[in-house]
Amino acid sequence: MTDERNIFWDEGDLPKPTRDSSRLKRDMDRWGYCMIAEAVTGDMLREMRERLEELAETEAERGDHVFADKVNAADSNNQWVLMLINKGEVFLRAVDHPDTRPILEQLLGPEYLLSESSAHLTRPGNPAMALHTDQWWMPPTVMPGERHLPGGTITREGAVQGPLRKATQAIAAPLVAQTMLFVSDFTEANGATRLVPGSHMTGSQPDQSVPHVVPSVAAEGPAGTIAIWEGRTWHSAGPNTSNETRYGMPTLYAAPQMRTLMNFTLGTRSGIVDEAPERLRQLLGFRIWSGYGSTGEMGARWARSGDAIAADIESTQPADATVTAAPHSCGANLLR
Ligand SMILES: O=C(O)CCC(=O)C(=O)O
Repeated sequence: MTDERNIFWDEGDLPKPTRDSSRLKRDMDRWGYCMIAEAVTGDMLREMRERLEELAETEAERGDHVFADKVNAADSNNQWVLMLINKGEVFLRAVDHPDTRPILEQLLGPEYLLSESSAHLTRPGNPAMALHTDQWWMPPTVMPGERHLPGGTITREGAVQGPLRKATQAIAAPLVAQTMLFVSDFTEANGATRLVPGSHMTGSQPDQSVPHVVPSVAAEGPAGTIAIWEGRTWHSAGPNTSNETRYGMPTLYAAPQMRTLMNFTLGTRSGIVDEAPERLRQLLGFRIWSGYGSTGEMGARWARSGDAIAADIESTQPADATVTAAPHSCGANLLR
């Protein structure tokens, strides 16, 4: 295989913030990302910004703000605020934004899951993140008879890298997609997300050098824009050379057969789960998909906790009954 790049773009053809739904879908197909204009405005945007500033200050005081992940440079002063759904009602509204649904459905189908709900504050002086994809864990495709890479041995740093070149054999489908809500304006100078147009067609992971050796473009737009990229698109946070903080709210979604980055079924505060409408409960992973996510109740559409199942079984037992068989095998095990 040659290492030569064969993916190029004309600046004027690239996605720009728009509300034209067919253009958004075409941009996603062609470039691996698109940008929705004016997705969040007015009070909601203001509320998000204020709440994020508050959270950032509190969490920084507690000293738990630096997320030492492999994609951040060692000298990063990025601040990541995690599990936003637990940290303000305004964020709950944002994770199921009606403007993003058609694109997410195009990529992942109708029953996708919430995989991460965070904010990234990119501070002045912050260096670029390493380029990566959000499905770096995808085992490379193999020809019949060729030895495969066991899925569980794949690491972020060890992922097979390749050139910015359109693949000539089958590549994997996108299994995740990310939305980035611009809570402040995103500019090249303040560290707007860098995207590599067309890289979703390479079938490989990018060179992870910082500064980047791969060409990319800054996803620029006013506050309230939502950029969406699919799981195979090469991207990173850009370097912040300005004197202002960039506020972004990345939200990751996954096809329903995937393991999610954050464990929402365990980590979401119980009051939020109890109040959640069906769509949110589905996003959080409580809906059973083709048997996956089940807690052992035959035919159930929704997962329930082992404690809730056991309590139901106990309440249906005659007072002197010995538990030898129960309607739900999972509950029976819990009672032993
Ligand atoms: O903060 C950004 O601009 C990029 C975030 C990112 O690369 C990611 O969350 O995967």
